[in-house]
Amino acid sequence: MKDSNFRLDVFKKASLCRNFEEEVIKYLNNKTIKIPVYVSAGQEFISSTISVLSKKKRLKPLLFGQHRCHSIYLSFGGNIKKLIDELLGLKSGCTKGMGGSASIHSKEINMFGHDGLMGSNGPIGVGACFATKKPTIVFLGDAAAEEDYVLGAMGWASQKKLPILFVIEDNNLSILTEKKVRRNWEMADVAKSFKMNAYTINDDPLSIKKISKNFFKKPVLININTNRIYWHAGAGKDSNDTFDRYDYEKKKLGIKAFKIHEDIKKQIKKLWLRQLEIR
Ligand SMILES: Cc1ncc(C[n+]2csc(CCOP(=O)(O)OP(=O)(O)O)c2C)c(N)n1
Repeated sequence: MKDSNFRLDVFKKASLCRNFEEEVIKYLNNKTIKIPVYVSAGQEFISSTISVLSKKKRLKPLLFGQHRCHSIYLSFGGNIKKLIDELLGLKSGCTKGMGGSASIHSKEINMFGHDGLMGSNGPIGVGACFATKKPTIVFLGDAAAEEDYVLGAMGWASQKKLPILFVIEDNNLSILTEKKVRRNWEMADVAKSFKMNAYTINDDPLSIKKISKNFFKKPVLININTNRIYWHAGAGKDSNDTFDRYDYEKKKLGIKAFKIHEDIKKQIKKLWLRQLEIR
């Protein structure tokens, strides 16, 4: 696939995620959504890119995300109406209204809801991969990845040469505590010490594509530097100067991306209004 087509395919998915999250922000602010919400805006190019790459390889991986997981669900084809219903606490939600934002679960797309213990999806994902030998992706935040049980599980995945991809969504923050306060080491170095292929890159789709050859052939870890646009939980912003990959790609891709953005925005707004009407 030509790089320009690849970029546009990724942008379409990212646009779905971003426009979805912008509606979430609106409905949080007007208190239509009443539960704690973890918005993934700013980080959506990670799951969007990996989903496009998985599809190219005709793979439907097992997905183990954590609390900031709307974009994972949407990128990998989760039903949008069911996610809206989940955030509204309805039985028709993808997790029957019982998971909320932080525990998105969907049998249809092989996504397993998180339990709230940071990093638990590491060993659980490794166990699922070991048992089934199915391609598996474990998405971890830079803080969750620090948990000891994550590191033990990684060592096991490496020893057993599992078809697993560890994706560290590194937004530099554990709620509000920066990485430099918490540690003096990097995840990719730890993974290399477990004899895994490991990389530190940013969330440019082409940077991810470039290192994707061994995905699901052997255990791989990618630490992807990214940015959280909104607060840890809720609808506020820590800063208005945060680098926004979505705006950057939209400008770079030009008129085609602008049109995609506008079309998807309209569709998502309509879907939200419809779900709110019929609830
Ligand atoms: C074992 C454990 N420790 C602490 C917490 C409290 N906690 C919830 S989210 C969070 C920060 C998670 O940061 P990160 O994994 O980097 O993900 P991000 O929120 O940045 O996406 C913390 C410390 C928890 N839920 N579980």
